[in-house]
Amino acid sequence: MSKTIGLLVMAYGTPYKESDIEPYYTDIRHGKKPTEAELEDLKERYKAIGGLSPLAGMTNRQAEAICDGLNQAYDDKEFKLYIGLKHIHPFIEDAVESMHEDGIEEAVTVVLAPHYSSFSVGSYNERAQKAAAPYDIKLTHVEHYYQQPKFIQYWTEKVNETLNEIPQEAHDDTVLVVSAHSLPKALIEDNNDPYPDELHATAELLQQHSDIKHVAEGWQSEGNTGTPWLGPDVQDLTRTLYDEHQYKHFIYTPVGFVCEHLEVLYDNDHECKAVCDDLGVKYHRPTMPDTDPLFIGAIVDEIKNVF
Ligand code: FEC
Repeated sequence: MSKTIGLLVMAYGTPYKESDIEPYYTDIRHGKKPTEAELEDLKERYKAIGGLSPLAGMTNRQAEAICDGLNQAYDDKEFKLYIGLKHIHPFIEDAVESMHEDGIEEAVTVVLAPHYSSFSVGSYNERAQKAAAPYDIKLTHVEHYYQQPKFIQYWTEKVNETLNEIPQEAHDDTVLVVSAHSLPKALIEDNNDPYPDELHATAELLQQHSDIKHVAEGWQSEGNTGTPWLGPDVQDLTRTLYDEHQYKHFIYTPVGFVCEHLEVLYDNDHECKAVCDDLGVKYHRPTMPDTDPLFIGAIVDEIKNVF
């Protein structure tokens, strides 16, 4: 009989209903309640993308697709899926508890974020380790997959498809903006964090593999902590690129995210588009990886590398 291995898929999490927004936001702020104005601002952003985020359903579908992919890839192992979220139930700790109840002794973990940062992937892994230690569950972590050939192939195809929608004569006036979630600068510098280098590597690979001529790297969705965050912010970058090069088409690939959610639907499709509209240039944003076989295949391949 094949051995049952836990597959712990970890992701950010999103409110399931409006009344979840406050506790969710409080959790993001490490237990510090948001002010009325901050809460209203977040509620308004959710309203602007249709009420709530599509993230919850997509996280589940992505996790199931990864589990199916693994069960097809391994003959001698049976993977059983557990989903653990960072800021809402089922929390990472709940998922580990369920693994223990099911008698799981060994598991592989993956975070639905392609680039490693100690703040993001590192902290998910740390929480999983801490929860698993008392039960002696052995965990093997996927740390990143930004360099996986199928991941790059997914985004290369999307960039080329988008370029094909732009008249050939405008390709010289088209720029690709490759971005990930910003993080506080101090956090990156103190930990000698590979996060900025990993985003840079993704951008370079896209420049090498796709037909795009001009590529710029930016950061998005910066928080309001009063301290410096990684920049340039994608909105400022859009204005600078326009001022310096008069590009007419801007293609945004938020490669630090893996599906549509608040940060893509609002920060890219609403905020970056508003800047493009203001400048009189065209906004383009290819579809996100979701459950595309190339994206799921990239994660399965990375799991095969480490496990
Ligand atoms: O669709 C949704 O409902 C949720 C979308 C969502 C994703 C996401 C991913 C990342 N975040 C990262 C870092 C930070 C830092 C802070 C922070 C704050 C927020 C807030 C919301 C939010 N994040 Fe998020 N993030 C998403 C949503 N994030 C809502 C709170 C209000 C706001 O600032 O907009 C600042 C925390 C603090 O104040 O101390 C830092 C990183 C990722 C990508 C990696 C990952 O998915 O884990 C990094 C999706």
